[in-house]
Amino acid sequence: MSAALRVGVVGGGFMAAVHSRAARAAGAELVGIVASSPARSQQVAGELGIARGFDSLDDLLDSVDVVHVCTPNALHAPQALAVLEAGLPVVCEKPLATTVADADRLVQAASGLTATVPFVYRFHPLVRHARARIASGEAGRVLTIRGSYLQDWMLESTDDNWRVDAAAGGRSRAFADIGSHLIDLIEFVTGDRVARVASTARTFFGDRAQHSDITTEDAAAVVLETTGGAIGTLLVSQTAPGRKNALTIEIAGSSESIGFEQEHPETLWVGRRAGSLAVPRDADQLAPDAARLCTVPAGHPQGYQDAFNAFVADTYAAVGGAAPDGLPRFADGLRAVQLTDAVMDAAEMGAWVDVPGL
Ligand code: SOE
Repeated sequence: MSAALRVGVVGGGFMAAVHSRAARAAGAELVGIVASSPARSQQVAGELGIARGFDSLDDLLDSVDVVHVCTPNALHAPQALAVLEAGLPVVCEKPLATTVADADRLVQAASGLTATVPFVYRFHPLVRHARARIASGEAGRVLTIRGSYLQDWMLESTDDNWRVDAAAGGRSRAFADIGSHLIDLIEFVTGDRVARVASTARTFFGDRAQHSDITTEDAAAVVLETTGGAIGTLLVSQTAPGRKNALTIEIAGSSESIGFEQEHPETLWVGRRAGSLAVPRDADQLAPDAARLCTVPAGHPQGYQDAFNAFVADTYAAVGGAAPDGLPRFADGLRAVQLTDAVMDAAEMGAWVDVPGL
């Protein structure tokens, strides 16, 4: 029985709690955490049941086997680079970096190490089943793609945080934060690649409680074409009243459509000309890569933290030398940053922009 992985966490916010729960579920030992100050590190260590609050990332690196970076976007690149340069595997929150250059530097530095990004919606079992149906040819040729990710947590002027500030969060806010999930999921499920985009973006609220003259977008609308010949539309917004984490995708193939809603992950819609069906998350009815992610029987709903737990478990399996299917690695994080950059360039230029890196 190999010793439990010793895990360190950087960051003391909501995602640090999610990551630490997933690490514990994967059998790891939560050895330490570094937050915004030594006092905050101690406080969050106590709140999350982590052994020790460290004063610095350098001190933490000497005591752990893997590090989870859960800090504001602009810190991802320097912190993940420090972990990789210490020869340690790393899990880095998305967006991987605020620029393509930084994301590319991280991909290079990660060579030979396990380095993953939590595009965790890939780990809903019915997402894997959708991907398997398309890969098998059952859905036919992918013709059209419709996707949206709508939230409302940035609707009020008092909804203000580091993401609003381009210096801390990067040039893009909504698309980098949640559009990255959407477009990663679309490419993952279809196996296709976005070739070029046209887009428009809006900052509806130029002033908030702590920030004014805001340039980061509240919402973005995208038209896309894929290398496989499909076309599609995306809408991403964090100011849509009543929507919490309403990520939905609908892929229309020449034989059948497939619809998935992240807020209702226990059922997959399969649309056909001659009668549609709702596929339940029942391991006995699912493709093997979907069934392996079913941790409880059908009828006991799995959700977001289950998907997160599966992502971390597969990451740790990869640290141990395994090669789990569909693990989002730094190359996928770079891809999402490239796509985000293309969407923002297209919005600024008012023209189609080719997506690099195909
Ligand atoms: C906030 O928009 C957020 O926490 C994102 O940062 C996560 O990636 C997403 O899964 C849920 O919403």
